[in-house]
Amino acid sequence: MNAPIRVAVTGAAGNIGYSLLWRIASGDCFGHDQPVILQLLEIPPGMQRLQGVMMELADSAFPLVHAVTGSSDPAEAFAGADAIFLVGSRPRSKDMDRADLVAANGPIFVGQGKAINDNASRDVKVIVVGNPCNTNCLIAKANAPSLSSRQFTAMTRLDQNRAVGQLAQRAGTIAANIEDVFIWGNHANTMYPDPSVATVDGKAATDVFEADWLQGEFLKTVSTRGKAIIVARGASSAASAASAAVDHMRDWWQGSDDRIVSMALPSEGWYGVPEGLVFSFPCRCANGEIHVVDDLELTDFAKAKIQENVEALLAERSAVADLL
Ligand code: NAX
Repeated sequence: MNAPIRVAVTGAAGNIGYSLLWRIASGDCFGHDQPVILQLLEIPPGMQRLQGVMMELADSAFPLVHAVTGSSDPAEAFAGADAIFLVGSRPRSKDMDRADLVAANGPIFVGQGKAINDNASRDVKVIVVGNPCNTNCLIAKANAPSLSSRQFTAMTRLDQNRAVGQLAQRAGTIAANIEDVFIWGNHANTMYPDPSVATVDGKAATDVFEADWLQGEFLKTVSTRGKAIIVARGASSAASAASAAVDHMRDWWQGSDDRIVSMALPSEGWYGVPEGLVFSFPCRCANGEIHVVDDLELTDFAKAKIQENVEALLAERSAVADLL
């Protein structure tokens, strides 16, 4: 057995937290030989619900869980953390547009970025799930100047997994037979699920499916899936979001086995995306590091979609300029 690692989760008493904590505790994320100390953060009104979650974690008697702490102080929750899931934020209500959401949630990530900077492990890996996740990640990194931008990511894996699900369903195969479809850009409806190097049962997806479907119904279904889930379930995606967060962190921590995976991270100029913008790219992970696949040939359609996402994220960045 390895020594325990410290894993912090914010918004731990929320819907995603309720699935995520059990997957982490069972070993699905960091490995079945990796003990964990869970350090959970909530805001004061969520502390009673968090007590209930902690009671249920104790009742689950996970062999890998060495301790669980609950706090409303980010400095305490992030102390020594090796991995951090920033899930907690205010969900979008009916009357809020994207700009309102950016304004409401941005300040949370200023304080949490600073607390990570001052208290987490120097090798910490951070995933931002709380929306708008790309720009929240940008804010958190900007407020953590002593850490590398390679330590901050935002989640577009749910969008990738949704794309895999749609391709598998259309081809009449299982998800495991779909490889290397990935997401460009923002976790928003401008995102681009790119099938150009994807395979289905080993065959090129672009040969298996018609271009009209890939650029039409497929793109629309994937990019509006969050809303469709809310309509069907009466609540936003939670178990699938938690599962995607586990997939993201597991691949970063343990490697992606040469598969292409989607991660949003601060751009270093890849594919002409302005430096620092937190943008989803095709990535491979090995030895705890993320490597952007930087040599794909882009179709004109992909170039236009990337540009659309750059513009949307630049607008979000300007809206939070005072927080950076
Ligand atoms: P919930 O409202 O169920 O839970 C959020 C929890 O965060 C609450 O318990 C709340 O008390 C807590 N919280 C709020 N502010 C906090 C702060 N400053 N520090 C610590 N905790 C805080 O939302 P849930 O369904 O769990 O979703 C969480 C976030 O994930 C939302 O922002 C949501 O929009 C986002 N999502 C992101 C997805 C992605 O693909 N990137 C997909 C799923 C989800 O929509």
